[in-house]
Amino acid sequence: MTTERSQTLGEFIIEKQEDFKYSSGELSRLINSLRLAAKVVSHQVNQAGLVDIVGAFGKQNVQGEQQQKLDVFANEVFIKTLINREIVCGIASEEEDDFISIHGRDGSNDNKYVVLMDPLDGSSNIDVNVSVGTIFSIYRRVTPVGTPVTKEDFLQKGDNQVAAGYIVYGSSTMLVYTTGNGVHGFTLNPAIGTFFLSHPNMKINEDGHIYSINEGNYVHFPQGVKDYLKYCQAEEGDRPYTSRYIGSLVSDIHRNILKGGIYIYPTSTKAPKGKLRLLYECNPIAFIIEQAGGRASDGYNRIMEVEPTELHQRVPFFCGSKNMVEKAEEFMKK
Ligand code: AHM
Ligand code: MG
Repeated sequence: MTTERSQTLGEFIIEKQEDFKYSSGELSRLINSLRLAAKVVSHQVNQAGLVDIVGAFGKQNVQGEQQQKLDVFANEVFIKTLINREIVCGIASEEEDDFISIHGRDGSNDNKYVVLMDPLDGSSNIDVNVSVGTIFSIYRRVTPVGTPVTKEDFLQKGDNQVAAGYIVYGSSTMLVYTTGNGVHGFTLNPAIGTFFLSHPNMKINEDGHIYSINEGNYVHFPQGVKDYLKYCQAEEGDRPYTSRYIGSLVSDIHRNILKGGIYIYPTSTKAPKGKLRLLYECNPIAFIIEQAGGRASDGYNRIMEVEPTELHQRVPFFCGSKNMVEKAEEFMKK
């Protein structure tokens, strides 16, 4: 019997903290708080069907979408955890109309980070036992520490991200994150409630054989996307590629990182700006994909260079294996 075991996420965070010589440990404590909230949400997701947590909450979010009970639950867990631990100065969430400014018990706040998140992405999949995820993105505030946060602190381009990650609540729960030094994945052992390093230094192949897109919208797609799809399906060289689409962004992206592939949510005549949100979904996923060696764009330019103009802004999204994304961009430019 061997006594060797993988590093835990807690140990990993402490080790990485030592890499930043003059850091105050604030970012480490922040990631630790997200880890705690992830475990609470994971537990609740696994209760779906057992307790009254499945189905619609009966309200719509700011974007007019039906909120699910678990959307609301996950949103509350992440926000309350971050507020209780007094670890950020502001939060923006896909489920909230506006950003939240956070003050300590004495009214002050000396924290320098803001968190943007999609607390439970793909939540319409919960009722049918399909994987869902949480996506988070961390920035240093741009306004002076100690003052209330403003919109400017949240409307930063993706290149300014300090850290980003996702949690996939799948056949097992995994937390994958980057602080700009590679991408690392941790799997939750539910028996003891601990994340263990299972996927160190994740890399996405430059080429892949999977394309992920909602083909039901085909007739509404721009010509470049239609042509790229025909290219993916053509009997030539290493093609046709395989089509895989869960309809749960985190799960589709996670699979494509591990296996190589492209994920596309383009503009369409039905969704002229695309569907996915720049700040809560595309930027954090783009940071992870680029750190893993892939590419993320809006079909023309890097996603992380887009200057945000509003909190709930939508963008078209092309993301995954570098060569596949570049090929799709060639078709878009034609
Ligand atoms: P949500 O944030 O309301 O859950 O929507 C985002 C989800 C993504 O997870 C998924 O990739 C996409 O919407 C699926 O959309 P569609 O059903 O149009 O293919
Ligand atoms: Mg979402």
